[in-house]
Amino acid sequence: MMDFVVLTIFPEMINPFLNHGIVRRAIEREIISASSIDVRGFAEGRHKVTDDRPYGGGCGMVMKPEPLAGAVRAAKANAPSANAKTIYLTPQGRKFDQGIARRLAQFDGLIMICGRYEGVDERVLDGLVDYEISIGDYVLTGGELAAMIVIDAVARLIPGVLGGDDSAEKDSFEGGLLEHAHYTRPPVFEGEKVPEVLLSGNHGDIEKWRLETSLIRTVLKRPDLLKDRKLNLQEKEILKKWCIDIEKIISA
Ligand code: 6GU
Repeated sequence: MMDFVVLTIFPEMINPFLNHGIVRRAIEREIISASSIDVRGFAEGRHKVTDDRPYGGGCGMVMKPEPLAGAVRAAKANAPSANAKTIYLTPQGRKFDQGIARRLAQFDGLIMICGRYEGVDERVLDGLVDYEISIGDYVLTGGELAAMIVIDAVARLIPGVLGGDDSAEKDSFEGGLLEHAHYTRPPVFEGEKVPEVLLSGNHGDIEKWRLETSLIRTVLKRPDLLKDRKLNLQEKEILKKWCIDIEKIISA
């Protein structure tokens, strides 16, 4: 079973997230477990200080090593599996994507360290961290939002977390393409009809239409995704036909 543990000085940011939607349902059904550990609880002294001024001077504060190291060791000691990995969330980490989410979903536990302030004392990171992950090239005030993003993306890949047996396989990115368009009732909304084929009941035609919209959207919105992906014969035919349709429009 996947066990997510978030180490943070703001556990109250994480807990409401764990209490909603699909993540909550997965915890209730005991498909995953998730908790936060308050790093302040591992700080010394009456004031439970978790940060200090940087050696060498400069602005901002640095997270002290002892409370974090204590929290990581406690999380590892509690981890139900030896196959748990420790992740430090940092803008300097490897950029998170669906492929990394898939790999992380293979572990039995993820212990996530959320930094705050200017960063974390380098010495905690050396021995205790397996992976450094960033959620994109911009800077946040702390790792908590990133940890929630990682939990959300990884949890939904774990078998049983999503309702249908294959809902995750059809998602955007999973086949190297963006997902097809979706429609639900009513059949006419503000004058716009649902595409005829979806009402036809012909599953072959529907699948073909979905592949078409999936490919065309990918070309229009995220052509970069097609650089890493070979097109099969059917996909090439779909795009060729689309080109011919456009040529007809141009020459009309
Ligand atoms: Cl993981 N942490 C922070 N503080 N900023 C970020 C980030 C993480 N990923 C992108 N920006």
